[in-house]
Amino acid sequence: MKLSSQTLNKKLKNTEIKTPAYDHNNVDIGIVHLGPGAFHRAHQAVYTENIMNVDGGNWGICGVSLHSSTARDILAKQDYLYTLAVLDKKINYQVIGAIKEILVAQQQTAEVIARLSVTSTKLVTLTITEKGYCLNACGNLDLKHSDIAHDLNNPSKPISAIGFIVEGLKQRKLNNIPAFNVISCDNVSGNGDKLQQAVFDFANQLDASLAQWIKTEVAFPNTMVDSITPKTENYTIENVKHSTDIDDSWPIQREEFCQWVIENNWQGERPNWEKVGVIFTSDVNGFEKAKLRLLNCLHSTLAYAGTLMGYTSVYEVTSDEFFRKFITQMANTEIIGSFTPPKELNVKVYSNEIIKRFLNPEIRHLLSQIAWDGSQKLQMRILPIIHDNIALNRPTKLLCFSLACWFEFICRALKNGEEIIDPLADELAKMSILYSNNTNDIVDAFLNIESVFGLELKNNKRIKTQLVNSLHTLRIGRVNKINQVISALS
Ligand code: CS2
Repeated sequence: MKLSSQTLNKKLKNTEIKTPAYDHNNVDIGIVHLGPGAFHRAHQAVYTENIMNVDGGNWGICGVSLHSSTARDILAKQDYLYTLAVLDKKINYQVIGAIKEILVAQQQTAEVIARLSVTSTKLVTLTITEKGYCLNACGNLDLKHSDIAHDLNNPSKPISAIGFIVEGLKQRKLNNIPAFNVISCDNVSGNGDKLQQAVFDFANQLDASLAQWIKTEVAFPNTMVDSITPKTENYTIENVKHSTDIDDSWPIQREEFCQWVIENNWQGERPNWEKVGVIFTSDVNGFEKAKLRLLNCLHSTLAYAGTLMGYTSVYEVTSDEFFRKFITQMANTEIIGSFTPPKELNVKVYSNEIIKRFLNPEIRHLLSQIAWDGSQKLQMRILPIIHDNIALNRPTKLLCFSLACWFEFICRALKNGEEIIDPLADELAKMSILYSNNTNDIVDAFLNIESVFGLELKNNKRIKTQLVNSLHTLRIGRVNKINQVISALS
């Protein structure tokens, strides 16, 4: 059955498949989402689908792709419907209808701004990845970032998420339309606070009164989001077709575990997400640190160390006892204790559950996907732990080994002429020292990248020594003996 609004009402052979219980063809758009990628479609869009199945309401989503037209081009052909495949101990499928349209920012700028400016849009949510915030190493808006510089010179024709948010709010202020609220759903520490400050700083460059209006009228709650959602592969499409008889060009796969924690420090219209499992709390910080520092830090460690060892998926590398021991030891000795978890979270149990989630045989999560944008991700998931452990005089050896694996991952990719997917790819490729065998100079070169490491680490003797020793050990260990390296370090 080719997935579309027309065929949606046909009786599906597999009656287990959940389809929209609300009137999918007559839902208005209440949410604009910047960055409708795999994670959004498997996470926020599903929560919104589920609450509309319970409550109805005009919470249709307008997705805005900031760079690529792929999502729009594929999903428009099936009325933006798609299948969620939950692949875990239990496997189930659900047709999601929450996304009503997808606009491509660079081709449909005016339509995006119109959608942001209309009264019915109550919320703007984002999954634009860490690099989309255009922040510097201190977590502030980089006014010299090429996209930000462009938007400051062309505010009515923005290209950045921040530029679109400010232009949309400007239009609403001009037309006396109440502001929308903004919910960041990215793996950025203090994501709401950082986005609020970045939006304020951007607006303040253009119009101080607009910046002040935004400060008083717009909520930017902090959030934590979590569900392992590998990108869609051909096997995903075949799996859905075979299991559901639905011919879906772009289904989404994810694990059963799904969590969304939103700061409850704001008013304003929103779906009653708490009725479908979303946690509203004042202590997002504890949840966010637990997730970023355990799940995401361990993910990045496996991505780089596992790739050097020749593994390709999270399941494969976590199934290797040495790696499982390494990340368990890293969690227990260097990560747990570096932050204050929420009072309701048993952080040891949480950490063990994360490793069990990595061992889901139904999910093929590519290490290469997690390895993308390391220069941005490490700033949220490894460096803050190192900084806190230095301040608390706690161990950093295994964290430095993890960081050294990223160094070696980059050096190896450069030497092999492999593509590096990272905003700093060009800058890294120009660093000739990274092609050398001088581990001291390589570590210095990386730590001198101020936009990533700031100013502190390069002057820390202990950290430098641990990084040099780790890189040296990795190189002596060669790829096929990393297990012994890890065993020696543990
Ligand atoms: C992963 C995350 O690609 C990555 O960087 O670590 O996307 C991870 O799968 C999610 O944060 C899980 O909630």
